[in-house]
Amino acid sequence: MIVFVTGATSGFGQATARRFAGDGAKVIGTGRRKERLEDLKEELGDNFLPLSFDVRCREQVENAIRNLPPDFAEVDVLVNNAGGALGLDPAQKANLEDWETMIDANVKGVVYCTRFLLPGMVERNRGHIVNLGSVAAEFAYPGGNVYGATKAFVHQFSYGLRADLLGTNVRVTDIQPGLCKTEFSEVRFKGDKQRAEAVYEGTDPLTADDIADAIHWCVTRPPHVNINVMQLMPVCQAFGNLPVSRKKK
Ligand code: NDP
Ligand code: 8X3
Repeated sequence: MIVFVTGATSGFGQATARRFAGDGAKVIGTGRRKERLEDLKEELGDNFLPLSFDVRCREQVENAIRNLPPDFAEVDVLVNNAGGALGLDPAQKANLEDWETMIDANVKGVVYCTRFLLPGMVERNRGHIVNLGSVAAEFAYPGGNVYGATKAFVHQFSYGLRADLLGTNVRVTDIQPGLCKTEFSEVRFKGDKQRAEAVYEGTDPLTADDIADAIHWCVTRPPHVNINVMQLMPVCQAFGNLPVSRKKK
C-alpha cells in the first residue's frame, strides 16, 4: 500500500504516517517544514518519502505529484490533512488574510491534491481519499466562521466525490474530529502558547494517535465497505444550547 499524507510534519499527519509505516506501507509525507520531514525519514527509513511543498500552490502540488518516483507513484490512499485554523475573531473583525490562507490551504489544497492523484486511482480502479473535516463543519461556534465553512466544503466535496466515483472501487471518507491536542491551537493563535494551552486545560482531549487510528480503521475495512463520515469527540466534549440574545429591560 502507498499512502500519501499531507501535513505530516505535525499532529494527525505525523501520527498517520507513523501508523501506516508501522504497518509496512510506503508513505509519502508532505509539509513545508523540510527538517521535520527529514527527521521522519530518519525514523521511518526507506519506505518514507519526504516531499516538501505548500498545498496552497497549485504548481507546487502538481510538480510534486507528477514527479513522484516510480516506486511511490501508484498512490492507494490520499490523506488530505494539511491545513488548520487562523484566528478566532468575529467575522466583522477577522483578518481577511487569515481567511484567505484558510480557504487556500483547507479548500484549494484539498482540491489540488485530489485532482492530481484521483485519475491514477480511477485508472487502477483502487484507492481511498480520506479528508480531514471537523465537527466545526456541522456545529457553528463564535469565531469559527471561515474555518467552519472550509470544513463544510470538505464535507460536501467528500460526498460529491463519492457521487462521481460510483461504479469505481475508489473510496472516500470525511473524518470529523472534535477537540484534539496538536499544534492546531498554537497555529490558530499564532504562536501564543499560553492561549493554546488554555484550550485544553482540565480536559482529556483526543490525541493525534486517536485520529491516526480512526483513519487506519476506515482504510482497512474490506474493499466493499465505504465509511462516508466518521465524527469523533472526546468524552469531555458535547453539544451546547443555542444562545439567545435578549432585549434589555
Ligand atoms: P497541526 O497544526 O498539528 O498540523 C497541521 C499540518 O498541516 C502540519 O503538518 C503543517 O505542515 C500542514 N500544513 C498547514 N498548512 C500547510 C500548507 N499551506 N502547505 C503544506 N502543509 C501545510 O494540526 P492538526 O494535526 O491538528 O490538523 C490537521 C488537520 O486536522 C487540519 O486540516 C485541521 O483543520 C484538522 N482538524 C484538527 C482538529 C484539532 O482539534 N486538532 C480537529 C478537527 C480537524 P507545515 O507547517 O510544515 O507546512
Ligand atoms: C478543530 C475543532 O472545534 O476547534 O477543527 O473547530 S474546533
